[in-house]
Amino acid sequence: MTMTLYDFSLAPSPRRTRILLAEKGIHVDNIQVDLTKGEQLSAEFQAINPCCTVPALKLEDGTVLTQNIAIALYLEDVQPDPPMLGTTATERAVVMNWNARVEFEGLMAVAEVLRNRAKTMQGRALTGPESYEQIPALAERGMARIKVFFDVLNDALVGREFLATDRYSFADITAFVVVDFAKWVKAEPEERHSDLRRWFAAAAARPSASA
Ligand SMILES: N[C@@H](CCC(=O)N[C@@H](CS)C(=O)NCC(=O)O)C(=O)O
Repeated sequence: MTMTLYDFSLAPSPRRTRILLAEKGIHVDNIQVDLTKGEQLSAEFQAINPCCTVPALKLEDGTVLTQNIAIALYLEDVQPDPPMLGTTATERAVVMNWNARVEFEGLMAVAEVLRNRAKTMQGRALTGPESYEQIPALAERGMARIKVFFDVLNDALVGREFLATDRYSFADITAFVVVDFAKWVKAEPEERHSDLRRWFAAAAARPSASA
């Protein structure tokens, strides 16, 4: 029996999981949950993931993981090669540190813009079974945060091939997906973000980027 990934090809969060699986060469069964049709809110999917989000990874023993970071920890444990979460105590901590920063400073900022601005997200300003109305000021603040986030990433990548360690890690995956996701709200690194752009182009050229 293989693991099953509840996925939606167009969404950024399950893309992080797919890229990680591709980097590790792990095959899983794939079930698409069409977010544009609200399938994540169906009783059938809520029985699998009460958070109503993708990714959700069903393990061979039936355990369901609903958070990217938990999925990454599990996959690293069952298949350590290639290491995607660092190989020493310091590396592991630095990967986690960057991953958390990218989620908070980047992913949250882009999501704030999209979910508080898009007409299709009315009443869906936050994920989950509850309905939350949009707050337009959060979209405005989110745009400002994205610009700062690009500066942070660019500074961190000066003279470096990868974000956290000397190899491609889960922190790079999260950052790559978030920078690409920012295009949804028409935010892209500028000319002056040359290190960020170099790093992004290299990540985009990896076979896993199209997973
Ligand atoms: N903590 C989750 C967040 C997952 C998440 O927010 N997924 C979005 C897609 S990118 C989702 O399922 N959205 C459902 C919705 O918009 O109702 C993770 O990254 O693992």
